[in-house]
Amino acid sequence: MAEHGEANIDGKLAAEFAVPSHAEEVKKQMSAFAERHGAAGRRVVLITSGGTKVPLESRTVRFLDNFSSGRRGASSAEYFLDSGYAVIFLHRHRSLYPYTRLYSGINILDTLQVQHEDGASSSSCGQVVVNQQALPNIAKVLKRYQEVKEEGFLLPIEFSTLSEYLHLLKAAAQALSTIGSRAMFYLAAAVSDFYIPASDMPEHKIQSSNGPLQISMKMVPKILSPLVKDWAPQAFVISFKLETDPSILLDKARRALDTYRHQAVVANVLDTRRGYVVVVTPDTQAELILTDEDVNKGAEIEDQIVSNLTAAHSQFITKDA
Ligand code: PAZ
Repeated sequence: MAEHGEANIDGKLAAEFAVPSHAEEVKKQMSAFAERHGAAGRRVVLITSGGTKVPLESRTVRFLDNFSSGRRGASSAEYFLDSGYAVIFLHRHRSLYPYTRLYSGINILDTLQVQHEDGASSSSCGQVVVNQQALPNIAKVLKRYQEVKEEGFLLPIEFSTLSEYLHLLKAAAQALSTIGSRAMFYLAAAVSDFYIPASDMPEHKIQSSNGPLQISMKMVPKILSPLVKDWAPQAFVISFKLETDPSILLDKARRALDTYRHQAVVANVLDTRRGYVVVVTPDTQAELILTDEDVNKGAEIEDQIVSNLTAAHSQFITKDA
């Protein structure tokens, strides 16, 4: 698929994908973050997370979306933070977020109770207290979240549309290029391969009275190519490859490595992605498996993925020195 996008991707980005109004501001924030942590000798990982929204109309009523919840990206962010990395978390608006993801299925109102002090009139509002049993490990999780926030180790950046994702990833790559091989890109977002250019898009809501809908979509430029070659050529870059047919997965992962010449592909299958992935590099292939025993202990496969990749990143930095 790379052949479609490699010629002048920068030009295509500028011409066909609207630059978000806050792109420059966000780039400044990311540059300052990279500089601060780089100066402290810290490694910085840029994690992309969640799916992308591809509009069908300029005044968007309908859009194409995908399955990604953002869980892989959000949980990985926590393991990277625990490994001493500073994290730029480029995530889809309302997708799962580090630490709060642990409580995403819980209705907050079911975790709170109102306590009235003795003697208080029944009309007083009382004090709101948390039922800790409804929020497992909340004290520990909250403490860690606050530490990370106070120390400024996590920079969250949101995107919604494909255009925002592409431009903000480019800005991130340029911002992180200043710290060379200490930067890691962990591209776990599920990004659309197809889009409708603004010039081909109807302005108003597509009318069902016009009959069945036929749409023609273009290939999204393969942004991994300029990221590796031009924007952050010294960085340690990991892409993800998802398939539904396991028989083609490893071949596709190897082809991606051959095409883009980056450091690793994390290959996974939709149905088994929570318990099995293969980390493929040009010379190695490591199967990571979550056993039933691991699951019972509350372990997550992202812990293994992050351990594998942080070790490989250390070797990469050593070779670079
Ligand atoms: O976001 P999630 O936890 O539901 O799923 C993670 C994932 C499958 C999106 C990720 O592991 C992945 O493979 N991302 C790349 C998908 C692709 O474009 O091939």
